[in-house]
Amino acid sequence: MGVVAPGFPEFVANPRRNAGFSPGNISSRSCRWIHSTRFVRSSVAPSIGARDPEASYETITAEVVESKSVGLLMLNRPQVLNALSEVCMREVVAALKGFDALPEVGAIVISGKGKAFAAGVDIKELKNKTMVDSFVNPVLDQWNQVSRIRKPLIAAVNGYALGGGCELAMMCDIILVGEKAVFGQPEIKIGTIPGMGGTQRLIREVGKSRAMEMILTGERFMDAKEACQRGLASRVIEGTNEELVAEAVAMAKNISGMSRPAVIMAKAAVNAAYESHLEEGVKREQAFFGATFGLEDRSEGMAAFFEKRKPNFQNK
Ligand code: CO8
Repeated sequence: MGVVAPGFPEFVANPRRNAGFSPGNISSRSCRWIHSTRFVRSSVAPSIGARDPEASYETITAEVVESKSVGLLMLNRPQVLNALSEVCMREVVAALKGFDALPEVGAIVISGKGKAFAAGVDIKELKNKTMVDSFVNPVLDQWNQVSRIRKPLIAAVNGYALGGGCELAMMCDIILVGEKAVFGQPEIKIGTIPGMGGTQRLIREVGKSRAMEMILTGERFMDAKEACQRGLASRVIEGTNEELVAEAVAMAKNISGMSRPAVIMAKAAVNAAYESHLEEGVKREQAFFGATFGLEDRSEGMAAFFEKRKPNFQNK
């Protein structure tokens, strides 16, 4: 069972209790949630458990929209440009895991309220951390769990995506940007370096020279247009924040209409290019491709093509 910090609600992972776990159960709030008061006596930070995605939160809002097919998560600390505090990290990870566990949800959108996506990890909290903390109690490592969400994550970025905010966006699978989007890794200016995958992901997105320039100067931020030109983001959505989020939700709804297992396999296969060498990645892709031939959805999709009708995917 995943163990969480004192007072933090956790979905009871006991298989017998969860025998009736289903989306219906979650949305009717009849599933079992507890307030755990246990500690792990270990140096490893406890993993964050899934949480009813529509529970109330302190630092984010989370809801299922578009007939429950899309999870929508908004970072909600606009007064500090959505700085990513520890509470925020726990809430983001728990809500994403909750969306991941809901069978009706096919894709997830992450965005920020106000004029930023996120201006980084909360420096007020970071300034009290010690080197010992980063080894003995690496709480912030839990951000990595975002990259383990199996369903597609779409970041809708307008305004600042700096430091951990840029890294959170890069953990997503697709980035859509508003005209005011600004990406940067300014950690060097406060005497540290990116710690949520920024040094690894940015170089893959924008090449070594531009990544080094951003990371070593902490300046030379990237605007929406350049982010798209370099492939960090897919496209610019003109208009308001609401229009940007609406476009991201529409894309998520579209993806949600595809065969769920095929989508999850496609995401895993594409991500293999990130995580492994080409040969290994191609092998993984071939394995997933072969696996789609075991899907009823694959037969249905191909039959529908020849019958000139919309496929009726059953997610099997
Ligand atoms: N943390 C805490 N508070 C912040 C942060 C932040 N990252 N960013 C902004 N704020 C607060 C400001 O303190 C200010 O609060 P107040 O009104 O109480 O003074 C409020 O947000 C508004 O900010 P500004 O007045 O500064 O707004 P401006 O429009 O003038 O400037 C900037 C906007 C340029 C974005 C500026 O706020 C800024 O430079 N912010 C810090 C950016 C930064 O350095 N980010 C990197 C943080 S470190 C990080 O992310 C490390 C990631 C690795 C983690 C490793 C985990 C394992």
